[in-house]
Amino acid sequence: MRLSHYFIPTLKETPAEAQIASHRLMLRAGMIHQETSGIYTWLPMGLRVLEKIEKIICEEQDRIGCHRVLMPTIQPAELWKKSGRYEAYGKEMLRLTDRHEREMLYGPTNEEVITDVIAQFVKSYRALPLVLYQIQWKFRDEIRPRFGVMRGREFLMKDGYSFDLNVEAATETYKKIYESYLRTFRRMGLTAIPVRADTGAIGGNLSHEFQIVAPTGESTIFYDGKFDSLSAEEMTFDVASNLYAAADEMHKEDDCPISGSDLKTARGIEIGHIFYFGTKYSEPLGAKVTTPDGKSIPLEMGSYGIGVSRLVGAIIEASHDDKGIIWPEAVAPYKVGLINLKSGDAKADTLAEGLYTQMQNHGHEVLYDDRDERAGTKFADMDLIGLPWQVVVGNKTIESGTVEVKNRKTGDKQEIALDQVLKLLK
Ligand code: P5A
Repeated sequence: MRLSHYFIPTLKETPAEAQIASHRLMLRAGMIHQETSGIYTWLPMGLRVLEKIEKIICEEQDRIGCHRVLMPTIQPAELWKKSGRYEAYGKEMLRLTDRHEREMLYGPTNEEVITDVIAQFVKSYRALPLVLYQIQWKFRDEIRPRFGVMRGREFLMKDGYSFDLNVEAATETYKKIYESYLRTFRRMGLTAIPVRADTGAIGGNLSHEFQIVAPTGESTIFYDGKFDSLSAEEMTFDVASNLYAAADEMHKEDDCPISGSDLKTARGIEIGHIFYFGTKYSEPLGAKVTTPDGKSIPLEMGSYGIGVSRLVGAIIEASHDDKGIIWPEAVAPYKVGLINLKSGDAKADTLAEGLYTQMQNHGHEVLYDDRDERAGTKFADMDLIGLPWQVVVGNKTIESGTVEVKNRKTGDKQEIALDQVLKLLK
């Protein structure tokens, strides 16, 4: 992509309304635009990151045999009346009436809708286990939307729903998804701590939140200090589930197995939340199957959420410096930022264009700064946008055929021959 023809409305000034780094950087790097409180337009750079995150999530869901679906955002109130949540959900639910005076709502979550689908189509234990998921916009009329996409009113969620014949099978499914979530976050460069959590409006008695330790997080968590020394690779279900970690409301000092300085407390960003709630929805919505011995019983269910749009903010909170964002390669909007310091100079333009084409032909995603701007502006913008690699075409390229390659994360710079660039990127 050529920057001269792109749409990245970067800001030089720090927007006054943004209180945390990720919100400031997303606005400054031209990733989002606020329409009204907690509701955003995703601009090209923001959307690319959102799509990278979605792709990783889908790959990991598919790997464990989950099936993707897409449910509507607008739901009939009737289903929620059956489950008993229509009144209980309160003011966070955006309620609508259609032209026939039918009560509708903009879905804050989809347990009712998916259970209704399953009730229609799944009649026998032979179809189980079954996990369906989607990536779809949700609306929750939060009292205090804040920190940009971290706590929005309209936000993108991956929500999955599991259906099993009995408690043992449902517990196995829960474990499998727990493990897969750790892997999913690891691929995005994040080490999430799974903490025992309250089940709130979703229900049930087994639940974990996946928390990223960050001073700007809105949750308070308590955990075994051993978590701090685990690398992302060591954070598996077996290791994590044997260590103590609890969300604020679940932490009881009296029966906490960890004491003294081994117990850590920190702020966390909740990037995922999973629930096991048995027959809470299958029973009232009539999702039943016949067992091998011919009985009819309600399905055992769980639901599994990832804050897709929140993750964009969370990754930035975990990875930035005073100059801007530092994208982990797996979710970076582009891999390489190509800077032409001498745009307009025929020789420099030819060399830069050639490199641009060549890198793209080798499958690299390149953002090419071909603008007629000062060097300082180009460097500052590229650091702000935070692509993993910067390749600089300048005087030395014209004189001796070398380019400067900078790693955004380490800051390391090296001067290499033009024909070595592809090798380095590989
Ligand atoms: C699980 C999937 C559920 O809704 N039902 C379907 C269950 N869980 S949850 O914890 O309430 O939400 C799942 C994840 O969505 C993110 N999230 C938000 N992101 C941005 N803005 C919000 N206002 C918001 N609310 C929830 C969180 O990452 C949460 O873990």
